[in-house]
Amino acid sequence: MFDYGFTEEEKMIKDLCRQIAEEKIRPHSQEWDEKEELPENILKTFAESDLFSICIPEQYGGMGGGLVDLCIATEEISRIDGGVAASYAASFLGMFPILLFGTEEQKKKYLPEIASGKKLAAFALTEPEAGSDAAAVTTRAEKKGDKYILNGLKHFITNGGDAEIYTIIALTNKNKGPRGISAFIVEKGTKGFSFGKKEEKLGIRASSTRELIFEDMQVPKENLLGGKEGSGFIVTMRTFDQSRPGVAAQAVGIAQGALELAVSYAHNRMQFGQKISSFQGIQWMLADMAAKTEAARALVYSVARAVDRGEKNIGPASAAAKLIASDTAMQVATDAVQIFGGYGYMKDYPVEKFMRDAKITQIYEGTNQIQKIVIALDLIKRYGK
Ligand code: COS
Repeated sequence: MFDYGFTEEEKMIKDLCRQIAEEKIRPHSQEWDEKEELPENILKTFAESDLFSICIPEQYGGMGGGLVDLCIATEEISRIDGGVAASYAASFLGMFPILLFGTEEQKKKYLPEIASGKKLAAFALTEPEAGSDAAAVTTRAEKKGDKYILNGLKHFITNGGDAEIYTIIALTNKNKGPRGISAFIVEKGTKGFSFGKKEEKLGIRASSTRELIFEDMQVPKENLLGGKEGSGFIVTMRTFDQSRPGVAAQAVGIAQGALELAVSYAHNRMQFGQKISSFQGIQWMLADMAAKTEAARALVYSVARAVDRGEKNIGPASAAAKLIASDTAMQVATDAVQIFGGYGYMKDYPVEKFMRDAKITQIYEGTNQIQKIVIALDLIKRYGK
């Protein structure tokens, strides 16, 4: 791996996350995947190591770092377990709307709790009929006096049930299209807020995915994000602009983990009287896997740096990072299973999990087909004369 000009602080985060992942996650990864559980211990370890404070400004209890730090941490955790990384990164997905659009009071109230790791966050947009079509949400929020009353259902929510703080997207005016959507900060335990089915998933199984149910849920008007109705769609799009490089970093970590397993296996597996790593066919596969992973990594960190520099119109680049990195992860993990041969297909070996975990990175926070739409619409805007 190249240096990427990481600062001393960034290198420290990388080393710390690698150590935590190797010592505290690797020994349990298979068990957590099988049982579909994420023990609180590991979240506590992240909290004690200040990993939830990455990306959050110092005045709100954070370390004041940027997206590069978050990508480094997410990549390192994913190199061992993409499911644990999903829960970790999803807390930032719930946090970004508050950081980007919250009022000063909202930031002061919620960001320190998230930064300390005392409270996990989650982002709730998706509904049974609103996935790629983000503007099609039907969860309603009606203003009554000094409260909003929310009714509806969200599904496929990462950290659903485990998180204490939720950013929820709901309709405040159904006649205004994307401009009739608003965002709310809602705490677990709010009257009328309950959890439905926990999903059983193909991959990232350590991480919880649940339905959220709102039945006359009463949300104080102070919890309307940014204090303004109608900004929910832009909140969602700008949040994804920030969070998609994190999914891309998760994908790079999964690709790296699968690649390392494949090299090690190829170097030990004897067939036809020699190590299979001595066959050029295997060497070419490994070289392709390594080159693609490095290319994806280079894109992820250059986009994350651009976000940290405050560059505008970052959406298409974020989409490109997620598109390239997730397709790379899927291909590299599939090739890693191929190199393991029959053993790769068996659960006794860790590599099949990487293939299962890779798949979601092509789907969540916008399918890769949606990323292509984001990229294409930008191209047309700029060059479609
Ligand atoms: N930043 C700021 N504004 C943005 C934006 C961005 N990244 N993307 C869109 N907007 C604005 C547009 O400029 C437009 O504003 P005007 O009405 O002033 O022109 C408004 O938002 C509506 O945009 P658009 O017409 O493009 O909306 P669409 O409904 O056609 O949405 C896509 C387009 C497909 C890009 C959007 O629906 C999307 O990203 N979907 C994927 C959602 C997703 O990721 N779901 C998975 C959830 S898993 S957590």
